[in-house]
Amino acid sequence: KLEETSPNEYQDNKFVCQRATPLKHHNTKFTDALEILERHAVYVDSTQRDSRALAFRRAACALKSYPKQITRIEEASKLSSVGNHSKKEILENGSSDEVQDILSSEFFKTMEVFSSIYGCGPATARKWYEKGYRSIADVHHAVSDGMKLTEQQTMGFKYHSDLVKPVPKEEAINIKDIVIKELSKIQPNCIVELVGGYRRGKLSGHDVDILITHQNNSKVEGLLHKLVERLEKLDLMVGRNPHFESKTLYLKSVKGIGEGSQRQGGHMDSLDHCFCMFQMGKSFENEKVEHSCMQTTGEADETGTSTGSSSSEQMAAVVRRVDLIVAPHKQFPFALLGWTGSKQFNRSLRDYAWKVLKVKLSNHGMWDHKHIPVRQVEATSEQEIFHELKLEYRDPHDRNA
Ligand code: 8DG
Ligand code: MN
Ligand code: MN
Repeated sequence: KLEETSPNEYQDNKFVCQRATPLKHHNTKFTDALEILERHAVYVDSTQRDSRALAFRRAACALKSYPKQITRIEEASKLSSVGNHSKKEILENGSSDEVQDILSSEFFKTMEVFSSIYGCGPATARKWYEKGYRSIADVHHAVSDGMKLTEQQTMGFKYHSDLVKPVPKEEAINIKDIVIKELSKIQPNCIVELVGGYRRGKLSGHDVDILITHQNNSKVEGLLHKLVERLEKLDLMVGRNPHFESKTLYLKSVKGIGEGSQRQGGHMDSLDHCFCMFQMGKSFENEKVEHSCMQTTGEADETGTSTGSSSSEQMAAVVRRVDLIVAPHKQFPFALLGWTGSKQFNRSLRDYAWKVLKVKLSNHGMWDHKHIPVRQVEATSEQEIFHELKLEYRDPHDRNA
């Protein structure tokens, strides 16, 4: 449901976190165009993120939470975050020559392909482009000629065709259920939340983000290692090659997760987390997994072209990116807020907290720097965090900045 603020009441001279940004909004044709300009700006110069790209993103954000479709340029002119360049896009109805030119340029198209590879950021993509590579095949050739890839990129290439497929929400829930089931065998009574885009109401995502905690702090330490070990043993994870010691891409564990190490909110995120890849629907004996795979291949049945093969034969194994994060119970509301996103919403929240209240907010907690000495502010829920920050509470569905 779209917010019903009257455009007259609408103010964009506020922080993004001070207004609702729903998933569905009225200005998609403009925000789509602005997002292309933003991506292009990042591709051209990813060190300039703070200027051009951010200006387009701010403008897109303002339009996303604007309560009606912008029809006249004067309306956009009232929005202080919509700069001249973005205004031009609105004037040209979201299909300016500039956007069309970007979309059809070899540079942009190539950068989009390279950026779709897990582990390949804009700097790497540009490096490859500048070397003259124009396709995944070109990069493959370079690799056979000795070019080195990072571990993440190697996995990204290997499973590229799977990883570009969106993950439907039902499958994300199945993955969460598998995690709950396996966790219960290691450590009963864990609290598990599906976070990221799904929590904001998205029906599909590029990965599955799962946040875990336990009321008892002593049960949290080492939990992620045990879980990952178990999932690996069950052959649920894929690795670079069978000789690779750990199949997980990235497993970071922070020693001494007590509050002492997190004083004053210096680190953005040093929670235990594991960026991994799950192989779904292989031969895993879980009815729920089967069920989901049958659902995702369900088109065959609808069109009546089903070959009549058994459901297990129909199940093509698909590899999915999964982020597993474990937080101590005390930090859980902050981790929940942080890992729910969106990235832009979090950025705004932290910006607001620091600029307006001199409060440092991170995925671990918040610290009041107006108080000497700096004082940690506790909260037991997201609602309490918003309250402490003197903000109206925003439901996850309204955090789609
Ligand atoms: P999608 O996967 O549906 O495409 O979108 P998403 O779920 O919103 O994006 P995401 O990249 O999976 O990130 C989810 C949230 O997690 C995002 O708001 C930022 C937050 N986050 C942290 N720390 C880290 C981190 O170290 N890496 C990543 N990728 N995200 C992090 O708080
Ligand atoms: Mn995600
Ligand atoms: Mn993620």
